[in-house]
Amino acid sequence: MSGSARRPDIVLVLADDMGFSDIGCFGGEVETPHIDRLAAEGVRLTQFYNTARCSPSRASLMTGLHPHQVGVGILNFDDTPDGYPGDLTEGCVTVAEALKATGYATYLSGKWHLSSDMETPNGSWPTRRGFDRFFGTLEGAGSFYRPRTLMRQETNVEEEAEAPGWFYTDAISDNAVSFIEEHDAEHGEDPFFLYLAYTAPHWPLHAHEDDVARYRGRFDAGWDTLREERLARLEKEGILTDEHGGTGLAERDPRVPAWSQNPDPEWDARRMEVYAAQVDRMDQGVGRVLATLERLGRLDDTLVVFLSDNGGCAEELDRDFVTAFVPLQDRTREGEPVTPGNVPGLVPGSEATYMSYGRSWAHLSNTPFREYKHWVHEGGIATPLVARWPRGLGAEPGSLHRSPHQLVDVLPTLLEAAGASYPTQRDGVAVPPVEGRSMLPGLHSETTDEADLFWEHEGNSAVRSGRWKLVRKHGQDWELYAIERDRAEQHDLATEHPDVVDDLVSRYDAWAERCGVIPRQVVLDLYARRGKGLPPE
Ligand SMILES: [Ca+2]
Repeated sequence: MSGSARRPDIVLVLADDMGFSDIGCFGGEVETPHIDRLAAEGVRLTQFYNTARCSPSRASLMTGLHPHQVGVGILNFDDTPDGYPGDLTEGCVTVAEALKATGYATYLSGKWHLSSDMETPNGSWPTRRGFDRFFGTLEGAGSFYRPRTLMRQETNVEEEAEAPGWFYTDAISDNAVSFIEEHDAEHGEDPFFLYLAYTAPHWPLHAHEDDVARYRGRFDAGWDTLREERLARLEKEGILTDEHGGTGLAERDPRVPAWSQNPDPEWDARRMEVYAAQVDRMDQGVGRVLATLERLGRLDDTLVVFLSDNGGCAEELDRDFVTAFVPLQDRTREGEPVTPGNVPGLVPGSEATYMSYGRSWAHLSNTPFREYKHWVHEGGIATPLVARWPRGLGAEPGSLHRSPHQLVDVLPTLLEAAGASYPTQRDGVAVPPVEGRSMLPGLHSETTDEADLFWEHEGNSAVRSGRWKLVRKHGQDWELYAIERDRAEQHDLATEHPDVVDDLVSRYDAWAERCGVIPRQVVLDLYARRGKGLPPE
């Protein structure tokens, strides 16, 4: 790259199960000064979408392809031969592989969740998908005090978590800082790519007591009032306006009680305080990474992108759910028993608990939208996205970019920023053309052509095209929304515009066929034979 401008470092920060309006710069109560700084000095995307769930979102983020194309349509379960393999297939290129090929050093600190076999090193492990250095977990969720599948490179290092005071969010931040410092010391002239994949604020509700204490009382007003307040702040920030997304608040989910009718408001408030503390701790880690880059003189040459992998999660962790989906540690490091599940009255946050914040608070997290993680209504797939790159983006600091984009657009964006090209093959095997398009022209405030956006997860399906979004829950009728003015999806226009529905259904069907979407019923039949099921509604 002699003679050319210095290629940027790239830091891709991913939150886990965090809703659209939790962080400060998207209207939330959580104090996130470091992410807010990225927004104040960079640009926020108001209509960015993920893929509704952990593994599929990560598959798409890493490859620029839809999850069904790369083997990870549901989670990292081996559902072959009928279903998805749950492994990143050999026939796709990760952003780490593409950047490494052009001279980037590549680091992953945090969660991977793209390998079905987490015991024996194989071709879907991050070390074999382009990452020079890996610290983190292969699995999708677990204790923040004693996570399973904790790895350095290909070696299990779960014993590191036995150290007093060890906490996963901090360990992810610590290792990210170390990777950057070592990179700068050893080959500082080269650019690097850091994938900083936090597991916060995914359940379980684990957080430092002093962080929780700072939120004491902050949610006592309850979800009804706080949803109204969040919408007002989203409007004030200009993230939602009459013309851009509308200013409607989705009606309270009938499964969520009015706060005034909540039989246990005190315990519920405690749960949300811990969730807030989880996000807060992640933001503190982002701050340390930014401070490290600043101290080393690299920050303004770094493209930093922050986003979440899916919307707020409505899963209520009862004991059966926990034991079915999460083989958990039954003892703390001190030898105390761990109580699995949401036990009313039990104070969340410590290593001896294993809870979630549940549907009602997820409803707040996804304000003003409908639905949750797993579903492809706006609450499941809308994420804040913040990008900062003073020497490269050219956007007015603090500005908003309103073009709709989704995860397949991240890889081409990062490759364009790095001056890297998307390979046509991997190990001699042709790879599919990238599905997304670079967001950089838009972030430079140039006009961009709109593209249709598509989603499918467990039979929940959607397509967004122009002013319309067509969406359905599995087994239900298609709904049609004039999404530019109704992101809360309150006014179903399907019966008024059957021609639009027909057109969008045909676009969706063509996409699903082309990308290899496996019908929900095929997966259900397979799971029935194996004595398990998809998560309940
Ligand atoms: Ca997630």
